Amino acid sequence: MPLATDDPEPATATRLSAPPAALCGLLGVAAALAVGDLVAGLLSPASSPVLAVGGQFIRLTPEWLKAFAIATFGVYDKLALLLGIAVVLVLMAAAAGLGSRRSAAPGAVVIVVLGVVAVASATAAPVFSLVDLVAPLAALAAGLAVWFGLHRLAMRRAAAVASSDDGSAPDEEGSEDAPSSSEQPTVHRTGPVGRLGAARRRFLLGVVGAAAGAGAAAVAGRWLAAAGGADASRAAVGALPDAPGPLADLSGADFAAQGTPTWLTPNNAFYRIDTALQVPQLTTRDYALRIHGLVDRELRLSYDDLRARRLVEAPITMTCVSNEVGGSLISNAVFLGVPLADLLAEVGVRPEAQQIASTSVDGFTTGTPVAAVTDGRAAMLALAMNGEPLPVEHGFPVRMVVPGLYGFVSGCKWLTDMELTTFGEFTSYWEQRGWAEQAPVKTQSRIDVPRAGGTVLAGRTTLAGVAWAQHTGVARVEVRADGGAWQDAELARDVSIDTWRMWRTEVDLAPGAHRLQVRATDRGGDTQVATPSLTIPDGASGWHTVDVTAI
Ligand SMILES: Nc1nc2c(c(=O)[nH]1)N[C@H]1C(S)=C(S)[C@@H](COP(=O)(O)O)O[C@H]1N2
Ligand SMILES: [Mo]
Repeated sequence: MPLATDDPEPATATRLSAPPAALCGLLGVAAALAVGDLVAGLLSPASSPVLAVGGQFIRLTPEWLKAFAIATFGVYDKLALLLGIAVVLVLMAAAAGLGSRRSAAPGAVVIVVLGVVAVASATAAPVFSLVDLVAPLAALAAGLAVWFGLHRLAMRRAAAVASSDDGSAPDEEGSEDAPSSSEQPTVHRTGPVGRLGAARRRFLLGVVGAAAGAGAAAVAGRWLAAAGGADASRAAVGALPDAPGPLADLSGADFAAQGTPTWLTPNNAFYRIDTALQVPQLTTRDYALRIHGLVDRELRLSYDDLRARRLVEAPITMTCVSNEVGGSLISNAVFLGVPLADLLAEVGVRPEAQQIASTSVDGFTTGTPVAAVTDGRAAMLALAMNGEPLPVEHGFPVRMVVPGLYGFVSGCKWLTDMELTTFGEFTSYWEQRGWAEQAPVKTQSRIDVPRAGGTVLAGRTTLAGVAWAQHTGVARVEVRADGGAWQDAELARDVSIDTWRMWRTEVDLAPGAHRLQVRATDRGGDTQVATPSLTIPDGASGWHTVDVTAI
């Protein structure tokens, strides 16, 4: 940016007015963030300072606050966090500027503090290498350079304003505009007003330059992160090999016409739960999986190694342990992948091994009982979901899926490491936070029609919904109104014991308020527990209860 030579050095009494001061702070911080993103895009997308700080914030957040965030914002919890960070940054940046109306030092301190927070967050990330320091340090350097540069131009402008007003009037925005635009540059080239015009132009140039530079860096950073990232790699995967044997007949497997979900959940509607603020960006080319620990032969596999192996395909309903009774954190897809049992046989699991400690590229961990994945169920390292390579947010290129276990003990996405170990030796991410060590999915059922709080026509009323008892199978679903007798519901086609099953029935409702309830019984004859329980530590229990009004 042009440095003035003929402007007066600002006198010590020079004071910035509030708007340019705040603008310097905002642009200094914006430049820092944009350069951080650009460098991160070039080197390592996850090292973007905002994402690194957000990730650290998530790790430090106490459980009650996380629970509150999920309860309040649901699947928008990460968006809410990013917006929160943006608001805090804007306020800090503006405050940094406003606190620096006489000297650039206070704002520089704020920028350095932000830089230190970014560097510290980067080093505290679960996966950290030295290259992750380059983005926050570049951000700090850019932030300070823009801050000092703009602040200096703003001070010169303020000094010029003061001298053109004979030093008597403060830097008032409104009064200074007219003379400069009309009289510059011919009349007062070297007088106070001429200097004012030049100083003002330089500041304006600096502001526009900083804003444009930051904008361009931010856009380029996004573009680089996307181009080198998982989306491009996923698009290049092409067709995956077919698994031997056709899928079961899916016709008649849902009552979507009555308002249940479709039997298969489209990938873009599949529930998503993870701790990743930025979806980890793995590529098939760089992908490597290590299987080690209590094994006879350690194994390292590339994506192509996995893809070339025997693949199986199975419809599997996945459920989150945080699903409340009646909740929607459950979805069903056809997964294609490498049978876990094959891999475990190949590495030779030692008899002492009790669980598979799985780690994702971003450091998240699950602990899965060996017994569950070797009992014949379709536990797999999934490569595809509903006929497409795994969506990036569902674990591209490789994740684990185990029918019948909640996702937090079995569904590790972006999986890069599997260690055979004992229960005593390893405690997984959510287990460290008070959730269960082992967590089979509890038998549950849900009323989708009518909606809670809804109004129905009195008389024969359709009820419909879904029930699940993964890896045991749903044998029976019953409903009742107002605590009366239970009546059997009709069940949709039974496709697999590893998937949900839809149900429908009709009940007679007189005009007035009614309470509808549902319960499922599994193939083992166990009826779902009536007593409500919290989701923590091992999943919610209780009967879904829906209040409606018949008119
Ligand atoms: N890497 C990683 N894998 C993860 C998680 C996570 O936070 N990070 N969350 C788990 C949880 S709690 C669930 S319920 C499932 C959800 O998988 P989905 O998002 O594909 O539905 O992923 C599991 N795998
Ligand atoms: Mo979950």
